[in-house]
Amino acid sequence: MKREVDYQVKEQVATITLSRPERLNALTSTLLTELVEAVEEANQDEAVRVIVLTGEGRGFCAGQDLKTVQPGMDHGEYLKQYYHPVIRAIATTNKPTVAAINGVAAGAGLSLTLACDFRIVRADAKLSLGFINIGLVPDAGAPYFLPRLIGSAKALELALLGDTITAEQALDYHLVTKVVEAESFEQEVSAFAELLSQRPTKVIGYIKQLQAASSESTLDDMLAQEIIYQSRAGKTEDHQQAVQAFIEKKAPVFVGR
Ligand code: T3D
Repeated sequence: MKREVDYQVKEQVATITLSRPERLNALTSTLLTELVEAVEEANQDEAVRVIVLTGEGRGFCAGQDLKTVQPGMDHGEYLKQYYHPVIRAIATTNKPTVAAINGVAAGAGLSLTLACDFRIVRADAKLSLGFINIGLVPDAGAPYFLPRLIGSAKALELALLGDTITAEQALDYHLVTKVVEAESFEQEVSAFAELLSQRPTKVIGYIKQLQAASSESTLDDMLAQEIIYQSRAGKTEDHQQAVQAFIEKKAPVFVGR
């Protein structure tokens, strides 16, 4: 049977591709199960230093496949079983994650991108939370991530109006990292992933853990946390060689340890 997620590793970058292009990569239970496996594989592979999530064909992801929704199903249970493991896997990996939004991202398709660290979007892509348009609340982590990313007023506006926004609007709202023209999209995503793959990967994980702790912590909690993580960072090979490289007036070469 055809897989619904493609997984490739090249030059320390794992590219995970949602692969149902005939339905704009709409999400099924099979796809979501394969997606968790792919993220976990990338997370566990020491050779992988960056994870890129993208879509095959003209769309990134049109959200839940509405043609597979069973009448009378419990949406909450479905979320718990299929979506939440994916969102947790993406949001808690210590490796940097990049959503390469190659086309439309709607509903839970947009939610997937919010769980990533970076969002690079094609200039002609359209984004929509869209849940309200089918009488659902935003899900798959969107209620957690969106207000934190763009502030509560704008997040509520997008959730309540369900409007489709352009890539440029998304940039104005600080919803995406950068907008890239269609012709150079793949090259720019690769260049960005390569840049990240040459950063101190272990320390990136520490920074992500510190930042994740911040929203639920007091100043004293965070001062205590930074002691722990800076102590760990200071012991990494990457820190030690970078200081040496500075003294020798050389460029540091980070190996991710
Ligand atoms: O438990 C739970 O179920 C909760 C989880 C819910 C999470 C959610 O994601 S809710 C939100 C679900 N998504 C949507 O409501 C978006 C629906 N799609 C659209 O509004 C439009 O398709 C787009 C704006 C995304 C793109 O429009 P356009 O004009 O570029 O493409 P299109 O022609 O509408 O779609 C192309 C094909 O993909 C088409 O198939 P066909 O008719 O040619 O055979 C279309 O039906 C299919 N498709 C698009 N989105 C979905 C879909 N098929 C199933 N499910 C979809 N979500």
